[in-house]
Amino acid sequence: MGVCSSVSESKKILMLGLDDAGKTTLLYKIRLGEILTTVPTIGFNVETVKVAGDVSFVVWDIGGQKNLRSLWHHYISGADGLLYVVDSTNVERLSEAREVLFNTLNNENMKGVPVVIIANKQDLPGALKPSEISERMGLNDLGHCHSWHVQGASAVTSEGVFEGVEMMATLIKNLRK
Ligand code: G3D
Ligand code: MG
Repeated sequence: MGVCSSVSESKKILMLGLDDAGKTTLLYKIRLGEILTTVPTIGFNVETVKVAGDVSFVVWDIGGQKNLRSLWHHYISGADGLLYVVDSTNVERLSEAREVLFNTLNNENMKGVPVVIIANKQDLPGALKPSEISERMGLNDLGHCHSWHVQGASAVTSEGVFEGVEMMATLIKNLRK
């Protein structure tokens, strides 16, 4: 059996987003098993969770600590995908959310990594639609550097959550074509 026939594939999916976007809530919806580790490190939490098969998600709850963001690059190497969670009701923080997203993708380690933007909290009144999130965050600027998709979701009702995870898997698969 050649090395290429191995079915065991571990995927490292980063989940990032501003504090309060809904990362932790989302994580509990997509996990199949227990959360493997919760490591409170220097100012942010890192959670690893098994999602399906050998797919694991590494979740960085980065909060708003701007001074710590320069340290991320130590941890984001080898990511196969990025789930970027946005609070669709918090219009005031969309530009900050954009800045954090684009800064993260500027990192050498994130080159060509597929991105699924989760337009979260769609169950709340006043939530911007995925298309509006896309427009206001200027996601078209992601251009041809990354395959990307905006998925409307609610981490509370589960609406759109599995679609988002599936889209992540699809974008990763399509990279190999
Ligand atoms: P974070 O891990 O990104 O910081 P959390 O965010 O998962 O802790 O969520 C922050 C708050 O938003 C929580 O409320 C959580 O219940 C709420 N939330 C997360 N996702 C959704 C969603 O899709 N819809 C709604 N209505 N609320 C959501 P609390 O009150 O516990 O702080
Ligand atoms: Mg959290």
